[in-house]
Amino acid sequence: MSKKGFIFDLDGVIVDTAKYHFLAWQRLAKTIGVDFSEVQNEQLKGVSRVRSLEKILAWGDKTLSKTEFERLMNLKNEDYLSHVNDMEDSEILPDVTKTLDFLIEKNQAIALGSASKNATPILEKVHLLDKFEVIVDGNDVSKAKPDPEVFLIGANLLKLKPEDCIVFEDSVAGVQAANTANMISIGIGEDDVLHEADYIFKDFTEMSQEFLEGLISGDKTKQITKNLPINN
Ligand code: B16
Ligand code: MG
Repeated sequence: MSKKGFIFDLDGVIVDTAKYHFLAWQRLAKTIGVDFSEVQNEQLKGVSRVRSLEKILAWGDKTLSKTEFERLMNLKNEDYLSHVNDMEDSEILPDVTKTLDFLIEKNQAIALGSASKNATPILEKVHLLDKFEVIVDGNDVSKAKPDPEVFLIGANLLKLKPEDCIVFEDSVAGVQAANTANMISIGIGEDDVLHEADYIFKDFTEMSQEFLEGLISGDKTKQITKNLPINN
């Protein structure tokens, strides 16, 4: 059986840390007189910490000095990490562990491809770190999704060609990044949001072992043509 690289996003695919990002950003935003909704929070998913604060400031029509910007980002992260610190294994999203174990049993290569700078402590907290051969996160990239850098670094570290990699993503920017990298993109979430993905599932409970076997054998291929890189 051939060896493929399976690259997992973290927030929204492995665990739902979005709710903790929301709580921490909302609390911080209030201190500077900005309020934002859960709907607006959707736009912060998969987006870097710096970009998230830039967006929040734009929503509130605020500007900050560089020092104040840094200080607020650190405050938000401390608050966010206090939530992460209370995380438990039960917060791993349904059938994620089963999927990882199935792929490991089939001798497939597993990587993490996340925008978060907190990916390693989160995976440690929920006892999944040792399932990943390679971790690529916000500390390793210079360009955020939808740039494909995070996934291309992952493929390179796994010593696999991009076309032999499959990405699981819950964000539009992440699906676009996978498509631009010429990897098979699997959207985890809603069809109408993730329509650019090659395949879409609500969550891992909907994904059969036959489907995963099809990805490993190469029977399931990239559906492309509809997925043109957004920056070209
Ligand atoms: P941090 P992912 C992303 O994780 C989150 O979706 C996004 O909301 C967050 O701003 C970003 O990580 C950076 O996180 O502040 O921990 O560095 O979906 O790419 O796994
Ligand atoms: Mg995500």
